[in-house]
Amino acid sequence: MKIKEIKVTVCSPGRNFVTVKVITDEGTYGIGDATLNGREMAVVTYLEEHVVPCLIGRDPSEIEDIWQYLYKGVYWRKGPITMASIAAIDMALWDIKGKIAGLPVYQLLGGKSRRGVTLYAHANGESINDTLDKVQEHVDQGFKAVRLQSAIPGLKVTYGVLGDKKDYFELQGNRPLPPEDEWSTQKYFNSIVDLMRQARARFGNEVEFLHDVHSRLTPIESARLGKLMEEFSLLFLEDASIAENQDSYKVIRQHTTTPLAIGETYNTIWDCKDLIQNQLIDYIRVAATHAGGITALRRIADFASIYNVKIAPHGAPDLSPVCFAAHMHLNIWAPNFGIQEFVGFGNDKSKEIFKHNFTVENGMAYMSEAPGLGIEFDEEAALKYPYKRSYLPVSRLEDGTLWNW
Ligand code: EZ4
Ligand code: CO
Repeated sequence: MKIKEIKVTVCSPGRNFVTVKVITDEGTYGIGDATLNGREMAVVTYLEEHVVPCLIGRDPSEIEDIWQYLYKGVYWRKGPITMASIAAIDMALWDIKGKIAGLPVYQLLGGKSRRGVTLYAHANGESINDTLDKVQEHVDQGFKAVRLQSAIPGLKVTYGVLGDKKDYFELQGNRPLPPEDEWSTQKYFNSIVDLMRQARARFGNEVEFLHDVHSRLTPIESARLGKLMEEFSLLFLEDASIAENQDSYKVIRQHTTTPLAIGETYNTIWDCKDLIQNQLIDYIRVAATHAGGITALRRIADFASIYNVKIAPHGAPDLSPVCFAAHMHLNIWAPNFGIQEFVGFGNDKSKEIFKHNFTVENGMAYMSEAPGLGIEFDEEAALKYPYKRSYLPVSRLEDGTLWNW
């Protein structure tokens, strides 16, 4: 069997998605996600110019060798564009292998470790009450874990808060130049404790709470936040600080027992190796699309398991449903699975393009025995919604200083 053709399609059913389809000479095909939010077309060019020509005629069953060929073989290792490209090819090859074997990918990884995949939902409101009402909606639907984000009084916009937009697709899907958000660490500290205190007062200890700092704090500020959060028993505090210097997490760790999570922007195991092996974090949030696909995430999960670090893959709306599918297989298999971020299965346009039969019930996601990744990509439907340049906001302090995401 040989790879005959590889197609790269960009569609925008609200958010941009880059989808790869690898087709064999025997007619079997697999799909993968290469979406790199705000840099989509760089990945398309990388794939079309530099990856596709090298793979035509190769044996699609050699997933590991193709992964190594695209990683070690190119001289320029790592980086988000390279790794998103490798990821998409890798997912597609696992999809093909599963289809040929007649087995879902999780069976090829070693089988199920659990009945279903526990999810956490997002509650983000304009006020604490508004946020807590959204928590209530998720609890009523059966979710056992919810991420709480609330607008910060005194700031014009807070990242992740929807305002009058009905969902993340609408919030982030059509911004041809990056908007600018404001940040004030002082104003944040003035509101975050109230949010969690009122949440615990209203929901007791039956619901798991999570919170994403979006890397806006320095390590010592994160340490302070972690201490303040201890009485509210968070499942985890996400992206407390940037960890380009992985040692910086020692500062946070030595001050607080609040569990820490990081990794949604990481591209390889090297970005989180020290954080994991020094047990400076509790959850590693690498995404299959951004860290080299199923092959790479399996390796990171196994490495993390030695150090009691669990996987909690990124699940924002800028990862396509194909990435979600890849995560489902990894999550149901990994002995050290923690929790999966979940923002729904997208809008109607997205559902027209990506077809799957994952189901959600009482805050858990379930999958069928469908072979491969268990997700289909409708190219005709995708062509109806062409690429639209769109960017995430940048973050600035109130005096104009460019700040961390
Ligand atoms: O800000 O995916 O945990 N989820 C997140 C997301 C990210 C977006 C950025 O592209 O932090 O909302
Ligand atoms: Co995040």
